[in-house]
Amino acid sequence: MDERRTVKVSKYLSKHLRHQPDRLGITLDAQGWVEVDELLRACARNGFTITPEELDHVVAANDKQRFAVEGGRIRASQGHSVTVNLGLPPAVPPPYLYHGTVARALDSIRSEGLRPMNRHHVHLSPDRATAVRVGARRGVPVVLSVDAGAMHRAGHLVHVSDNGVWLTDSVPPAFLRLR
Ligand code: HQG
Repeated sequence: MDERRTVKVSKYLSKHLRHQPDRLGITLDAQGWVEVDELLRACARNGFTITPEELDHVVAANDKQRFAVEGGRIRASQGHSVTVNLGLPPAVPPPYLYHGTVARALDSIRSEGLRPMNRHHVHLSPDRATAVRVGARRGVPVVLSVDAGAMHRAGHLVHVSDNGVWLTDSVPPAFLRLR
């Protein structure tokens, strides 16, 4: 399976497992799962046929391990805009986490902190290099350090997704450092 097809299938799955299951005529359960067979039937019905082998490949080879498969079901590991409860327990974060963004967002971020915008959570990266890649999706990347240790001590809940993305409801400006 070539890289272009892998990316195309991955984007198609992300779109429907995170944002628009309705468009595919599937229903995610409360934790975001759907039967793999049901998903593949729905994709075919919508004119985007994915073979079981292609699905396995995308799940296994995906650069960010965006999807989890368990007991014949699949879900996106993070990034949802539809309401799902990923059931992730609160975790103890490392002292610092990082957020990649762009300069045009900074004024607003300085005054109101990081907000989830269209997603469920604010997404934080465990290292600077990952945050640079996240920010670069929108322009010249700017990386903010988040004092995650202090957030944790102050009682903010922080979770880590199956694919190592750190998630929290919001990050008040006091915990942000522009560096
Ligand atoms: C910004 C990708 C103004 C925030 C990535 C970001 C990640 C604010 C944008 C994952 C703001 C939201 C998530 C505020 C935050 N004022 N702008 N108060 N608070 N923002 O895409 O973190 O490939 O929803 O800086 O790799 O960029 O999809 O979040 O620029 O892990 O798996 O609002 O998406 O993963 O953008 O990216 P997003 P994100 P996938």
